[in-house]
Amino acid sequence: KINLKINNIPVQAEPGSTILQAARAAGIQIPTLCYLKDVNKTGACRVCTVEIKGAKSLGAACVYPVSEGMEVFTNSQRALEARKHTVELILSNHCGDCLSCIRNQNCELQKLAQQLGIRKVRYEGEKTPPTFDEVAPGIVRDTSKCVLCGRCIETCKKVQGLGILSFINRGFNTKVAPVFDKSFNDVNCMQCGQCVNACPVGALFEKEDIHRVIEALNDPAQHVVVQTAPAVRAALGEEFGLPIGTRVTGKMAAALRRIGFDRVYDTNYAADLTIMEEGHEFIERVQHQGVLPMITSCSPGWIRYCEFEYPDLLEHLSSCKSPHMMFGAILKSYYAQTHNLDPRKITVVSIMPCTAKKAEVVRPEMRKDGVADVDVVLTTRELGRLIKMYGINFENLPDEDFDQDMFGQYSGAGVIFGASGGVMEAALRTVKETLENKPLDSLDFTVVRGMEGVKTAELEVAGMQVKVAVASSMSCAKPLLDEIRAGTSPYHFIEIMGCPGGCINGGGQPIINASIRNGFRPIDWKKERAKALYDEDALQSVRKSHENPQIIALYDQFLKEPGSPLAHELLHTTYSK
Ligand code: HC0
Ligand code: SF4
Repeated sequence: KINLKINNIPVQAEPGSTILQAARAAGIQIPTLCYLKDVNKTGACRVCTVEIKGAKSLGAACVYPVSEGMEVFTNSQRALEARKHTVELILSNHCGDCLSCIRNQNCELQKLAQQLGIRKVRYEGEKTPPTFDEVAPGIVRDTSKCVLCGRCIETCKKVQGLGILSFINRGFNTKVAPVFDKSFNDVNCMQCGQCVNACPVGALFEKEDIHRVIEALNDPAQHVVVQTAPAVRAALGEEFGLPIGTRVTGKMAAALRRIGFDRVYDTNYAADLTIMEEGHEFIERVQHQGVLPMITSCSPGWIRYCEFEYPDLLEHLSSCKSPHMMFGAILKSYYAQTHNLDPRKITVVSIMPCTAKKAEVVRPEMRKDGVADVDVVLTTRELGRLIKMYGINFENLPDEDFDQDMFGQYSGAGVIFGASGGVMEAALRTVKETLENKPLDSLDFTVVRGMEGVKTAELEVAGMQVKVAVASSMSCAKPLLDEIRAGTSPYHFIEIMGCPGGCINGGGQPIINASIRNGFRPIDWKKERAKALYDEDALQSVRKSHENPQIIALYDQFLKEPGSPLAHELLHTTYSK
């Protein structure tokens, strides 16, 4: 152990740790801006500046290593002045329209300025000419707000292995941008939004579509149906100050009803439908020498990645549309017919933890006769704003059910889709039981649960040794894909999700600020949110997709059987190189 003093308090630290780590372990807060645990550690912003006895200049605590006998002062006059000066310089080149900023009250820069008591910026002057890119369907970049922390750059690189963003230009003209300051739309960006979740300010955010929902709700000619993705219930409460991992399924349904949607359904229902189709497809591929491994296709960020980076592997993708798209297609066909509604007069709104879903709904394959399967996607964050806009007292809402008439029921298998490994587990429950033709001994395939980036398992299914793999984030999926490309993949079935941990950590979920990500006792927010879903699974009376009575009814009355021509027409899709 290394012995040092921080603010005159004796502290012990592991060799090789930084002043910041030593301070945090001792419960001493040093403010940071560019530092993001496990992602970005450059010392570039100098907000974590501290004074070190005997050293000529101040040190950046996030990169400065501890040494024996060191004496550190985090709040000396010199350190405080320097920190304040640094933040003022950032503010001098920052578009300060905080009141109308999407990150107002959730902005790390705003918080720093408050903490440091900055009342006016002493250095007003020229500002770097900004780029405003709102061309892509999922995410928006506004460099007038950018603080050049680099957290987005490193996130895209480390999490997705992509490097869409980098610093371009020099000196005062430095910007964070895709190559040549291009739009996100013109580069191989997945639209996953992981960079958005890493941004401390309002420089990266989701393309907002709230106004489109309000318009539809106020159009008497439109019948507006809403569906909520599995992962939303595990995080929406955070927008209202509830602890991470609070499950708000019932309050969410109640809020949507009060907002005035004509029907309030759960994407979980369609997740069950997806399992029917995808399970059937897998069995077909196994029994008829189809292309294996089959890879899940419900994460649209992953689909974009596959199309951009591994177009030679597209035939491995399941042809199933993602659950909420399947749901849209059923609403605009079967539901429209049974309710005597013109599909053009139905607006389907999906509440998703995901920015890439905004890009998915505008894909040309996701329409029939010019009618989109799903009309609008709102992220979890946008739903939080909509609820606030409508003055709904979320915390005090009663728990209500989804509309039970046709599609309100879902199995526990549908709920766990939102966590990495959930789709695989849901599929295994149905595939194993179908092939073995007897009830499963256990429904919990715990080997595919958990927040590891890659999970693998070998399971016996009807006398076959089935090898499965689960990966979340592209940096974790890449080795599995390279194996397939090389012809050495041992797997039969692979689940891939675009974001680390799955949808519960999607790019549209409530932002987990650096103060939590870097905290003294960092909360694993992914684990907490996933637990909310597994708890809901355990509470369901039906836990297998093929036992959902409303799914059975849909096949009886409309689709006939999994993989039927009608199912193919409505529920399956194609991909393009
Ligand atoms: Fe997901 Fe989905 S589970 S992608 O992770 O499959 O976004 O939550 O809605 O569609 O159901 C996201 C989450 C979904 C879809 C479902 C799938
Ligand atoms: Fe990278 Fe995802 Fe951000 Fe695109 S959306 S720049 S792929 S992190």
